[in-house]
Amino acid sequence: MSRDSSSRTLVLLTGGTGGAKLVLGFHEETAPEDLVVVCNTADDSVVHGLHVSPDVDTIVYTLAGLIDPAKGWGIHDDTFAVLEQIQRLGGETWFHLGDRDIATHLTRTRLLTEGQPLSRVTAALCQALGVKSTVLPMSDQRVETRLSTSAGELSFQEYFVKARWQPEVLSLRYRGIETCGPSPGLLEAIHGAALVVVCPSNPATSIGPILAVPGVRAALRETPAKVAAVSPMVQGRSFSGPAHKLMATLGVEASVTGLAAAYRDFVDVLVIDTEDRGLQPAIEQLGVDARATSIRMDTLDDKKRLARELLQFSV
Ligand code: FO1
Repeated sequence: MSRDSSSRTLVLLTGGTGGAKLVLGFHEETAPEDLVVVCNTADDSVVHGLHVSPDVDTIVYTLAGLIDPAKGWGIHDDTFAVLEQIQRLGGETWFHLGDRDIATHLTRTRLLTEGQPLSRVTAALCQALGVKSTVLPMSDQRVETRLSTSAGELSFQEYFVKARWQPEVLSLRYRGIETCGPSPGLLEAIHGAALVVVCPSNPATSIGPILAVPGVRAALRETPAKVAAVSPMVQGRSFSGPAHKLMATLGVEASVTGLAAAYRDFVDVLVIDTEDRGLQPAIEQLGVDARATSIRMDTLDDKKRLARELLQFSV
């Protein structure tokens, strides 16, 4: 399929907190209607019987102006009365669900139980919260990251939140990936985009599952749009979380060069931090353009500036 020359659609592939910063930058710098944000759902968990989609919610709350800016997930100024009562009743409370956040999970679970697919449920949540961009879960089918660790087999949230990413990870897999399909409209959005951006999210547990959805990687290779990726790490260390540890598990060197090697079949340009400028020639030897700039996104101005720099790659 060839790209509509008038397309202004920007397709952003993202996980949760790290990627959400750049998504917000784009949201501020473009028409929100032009954004299609494709979210990882392999972190999804059933908690107290409720379907929680952490990365989808982080993006929706960010775009709705509801996100807790200190934590980067959940709703700002939320209360925890339900969780406190669950604790009194003897339930597990290591996964912190706020009261207003629980309303999202109750609504999602009800709509899923009524038979609606996750993509339609997400669209309904977006509409209710005034989000004008399209937020697409990567798949309507259940996919789950499972980690084989020194503490046994864990789900992503058990590893990341409950075990505070301390166990050694021996291997990981995305359960259900082979039989899932991309959400309706996902491949078409990639093919028709003016620009595709892989956000600075964990390559192993956030971007990896999206790329592994059947058809997505091929669509990224074939799209006439430029595909840019922003590094989630500087000098071999991720900004937050265990990305560098998990890349090694996948046999990928924890560096921007390792990232370029892992993405080289579909990425045209890798945006790295100025501190990694010395690795630019090694990246370009892999056939990937490298651009060095400041990729730290501490302020809204940082997020908007990086989005503007990336917009220069759109055609
Ligand atoms: N992250 C934590 O570190 N601790 C939590 O208790 C926690 C709860 C939580 C509840 C809802 C939600 O949407 C996200 C939540 N997160 C929590 C964040 C989440 O574990 C991660 O940010 C993503 O899964 C990583 O992409």
